[in-house]
Formats: sequence, C-alpha cells, structure tokens
Amino acid sequence: MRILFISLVLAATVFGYEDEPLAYGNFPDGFVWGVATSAYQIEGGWDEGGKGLSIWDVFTTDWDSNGKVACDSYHKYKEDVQLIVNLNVTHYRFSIAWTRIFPDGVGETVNEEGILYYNNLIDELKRNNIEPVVTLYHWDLPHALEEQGGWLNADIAVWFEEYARACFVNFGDRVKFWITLNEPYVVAHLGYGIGIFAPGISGSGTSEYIAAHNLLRAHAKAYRLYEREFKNQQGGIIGITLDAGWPIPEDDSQPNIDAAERNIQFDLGWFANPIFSENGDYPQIMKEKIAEKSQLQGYEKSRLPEFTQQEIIELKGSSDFFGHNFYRGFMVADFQSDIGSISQDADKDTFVYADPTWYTTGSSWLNVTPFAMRSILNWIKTTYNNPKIYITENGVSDKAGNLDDFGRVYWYKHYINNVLKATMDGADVKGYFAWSLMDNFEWNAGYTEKFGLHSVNFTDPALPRRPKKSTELFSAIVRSNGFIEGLIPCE
Ligand code: GBH
Repeated sequence: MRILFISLVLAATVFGYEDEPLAYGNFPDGFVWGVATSAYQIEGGWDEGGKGLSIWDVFTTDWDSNGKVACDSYHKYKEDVQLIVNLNVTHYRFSIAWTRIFPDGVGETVNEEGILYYNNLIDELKRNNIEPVVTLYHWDLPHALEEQGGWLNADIAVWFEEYARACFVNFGDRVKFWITLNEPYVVAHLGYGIGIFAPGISGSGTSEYIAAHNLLRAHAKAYRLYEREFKNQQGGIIGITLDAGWPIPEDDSQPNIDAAERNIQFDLGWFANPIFSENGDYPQIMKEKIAEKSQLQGYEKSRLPEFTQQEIIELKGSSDFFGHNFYRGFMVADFQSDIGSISQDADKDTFVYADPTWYTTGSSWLNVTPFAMRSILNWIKTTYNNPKIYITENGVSDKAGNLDDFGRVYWYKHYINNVLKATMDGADVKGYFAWSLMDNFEWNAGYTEKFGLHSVNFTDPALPRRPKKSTELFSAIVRSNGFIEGLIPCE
C-alpha cells in the first residue's frame, strides 16, 4: 500500500498531475471571504488630491502604459464597492497610497484630501457591510523617500512607523484588519535586487539583503506601535503578507529534497523566520550559505546583515497572523552555482523550472498547480507552529480578458478546494482573498495580463466593469462557505 502510494506520488511529480478528486465540505465557521486590489494598480488619480509622486509613477515614466488612470477607482470607488457586494464576500483588501497621506513620505501634517479619499472609501464599505482590510504598503513608495535611499536607508523604519501611525489614528476606528507590507520578497528582490520593479536598482545578493533587512525592521516597528498605542482601544489585528511559490523536488533523492527545502527557506523563511520562528532571526541555512560564499568571494563579512538583540525581540512574534499570497508551485533541483556569481538566486544553489505538462496562464511565471496550495499551507503549519493563516491573494491571469473565462473557473474551483483540504489536514486557515476584484495595472506587464473577476474595458474612457463567468462560481463557494454536494459541481 505504502509503496503504491509513494509510486503514485512520484508518478504525479515526474509526469505532471491528474485532477485529484475534489473534497466536499465546509470551511470553518467565521471563515473570511474577500477580494483584493492595490492602490497603484487600480486608483489612478496620480496627480489628484495633493498626492505626491511614488516610485511607480517615476519608474513608468517612459513606458507605454502606467497607473496614471488605471481603473480610475479614485473616482469610481462607489461602483467598485457594489462589485464587491455582488460577489457576496464580507471583506475587501485594498492598499493605501503612502503618497496620498504624506506626499513627501514624511511630514508634520497629513494631506487632508488623501485622508478624505480613504475615509469615503471605508465609510462606503461599512455602509455596505464590507470589512476593510488595509495594506499599508503595496510597493508605491514616496519618490521623495527613494531620493534618500528608500528601503536601503535604515531610517525608513521610522518613516514607515510614522506613516503607519497616521493611518491608525485616522482610520483605526473603522479598520480592524491591518497588513503592514505586501510581499517584502518582491520589494527587495525585484526592486533592489534584479531591478525589474521600481525603483529598478540592481544589487542582487547585496543591496537586496539590506532592503529586506529594513523592510523587516519597519514592519516590526509598525506592529509594535499598534500593539503599544492602538490595539487595546481599537481592537484590531495586524500582520504581514508574504509570498513564495511551492518548491517540488525534481525526484526523491536527498540532494533534491534538500534543495526544495533550501529554496523555500530563501524565499519565504527569509521573512517568515524572523517573525514566526522561535529564534527571531534569518533561517540558519541562509546565514550559513551566505556567510560561506561571502568569505570565498572576498567580502570582509557576510552579505547578509545581522539583527541586533533589540531588533530580534521586536521581530519575534510581530504578526497576529500569517498572511500569504499564493500562486504557484515549481520544480526544484540541486544546483551548485558558480562562486563568481553574486546574487540571491546563486546563494540558493538551486535550479527551478516549470513542469511542461502544467497548464499555462496569461503570465509566463504562472502555472496552474492547485495541489501546491495544500502543500504550502501544511508546510507553514508545521514549520511555524500552526499559525492563523490568511490567503491574502490567489488568482490567475489570462491575456484574452473575455467574460467566459473557463480557465479562471477551473483555477478557483481547484485552488479553493485545496485550501479546504488543508483545513481538513489541520492547517488553521482563517480566510481567503481572490486576486483580483477586476483587471488592473499588472506592474511590468501593463494591462496585458488580466487577473480580474471583473473585466475592465480600458479602451473605453468610461472604463466599464463587467462580471466574468468566474464570479458565479466564486460567489457560490462563498455563499455556501465550502463545496456542497448538488450546489458546486465537484466532479
Ligand atoms: C502578486 O505578487 C502581487 O501582490 C500583485 O500586486 C500582483 O498583481 C499579483 O501578484 C499578480 O501578479 O516580471 O515575470 O519576472 C505575486 C508574486 C512576484 C509574481 C513578481 C510575479 C514578477 C514576474 N509576483 N513576479 S516577472
């Protein structure tokens, strides 16, 4: 039996996968259902309401497309709240543009017009019984702060703390669910490592470790501020949202199994370990590998910075939940990188790729791997002592943007079913947010990759939204809080 099981798993690993039977069942009581967006991707209104320039405004200056207008949610937020209501979800995750609150990133006084915009949005949500879930930072750093080094400047921990304070003071009476940072891995690795996202700085394996260090320090400061001065009175929860794909070892050889574990430690453990593990520090494997390679490369000390004792104390336990944006699995093999190459990828000593049998999507990095959702949830459960988990993003792109979006129907059905299976395995998953409410500005892919449950016609100046077919399945799952025989077809 056991041998049969193992060989089935192996066959699935080596030769792609077959649809597993879906599970019928309910999510736990109180399970949170929501949809997500972010400020730069949907708001537009880039120079309205006293807003300052962000690094994405600047980074996209010479591009064909940018977020100047985006979905124009800055003006159309009431219409957007109705889209949310129609999905039957109870929660909306959006982000605040730091540049609307402090146009220059810091200041004695807040920009009242920016406060007003978010007050209006939050009030409109509350009137419609939708709980706001607010991300403080979804990548749109004030350009004025980037001019002082941005996430590479250690002072940013205090700049971020003061910005967070302004948000808690102004919105905390109604916002009870805060997310400090969205995907610090992406900010550090793409923004300050390989440089394909704003601010476009290249420094993989060097600058990006400093950016990551400051992101973690900033997160901890905002968390401790809320805990100290707001939590008792306002009664909300606050945490961080991380991201990582699920590494599938190429085969069951020990080097490849170790490579897969190493890969997730470098992607997810990098940020999760300091916050969710007992030692409040980077994963041991990262510390060892980077120190060893740094020495061989002639550095005086490790390229990976060290936390002070005080920082470790602040970081440890600094999240009320484990927010995770989950999209995909990938194959991993052990790979000895050249000691001459200095980068975060080289530090991992792994090789990653997609299995050619997996469904592709509208994004080259994204394959349809629903089983990986269950795996990563179980990994988070066992690695970090069973934390409360929220899937704060999950969704798929296509390029067609058509309303009869069968690929997205398949995605939500199979991915959400694997969240259900993970809860049956004992993972403490508290909620799920679909990415995204509507097609929007997909960063360096512009408007070509469409992740929306609603389509937006970007060639029509009125930017009309229309529900896609996938909204029907998604809201049926939400309404039944699970997969009920006869209601949601599981065959
Ligand atoms: C999420 O990140 C983001 O939070 C969200 O804003 C975004 O819209 C959503 O993904 C969909 O992409 O340029 O080809 O090298 C998920 C992790 C990290 C995946 C950046 C895509 C860039 C790939 N993402 N990555 S590429």
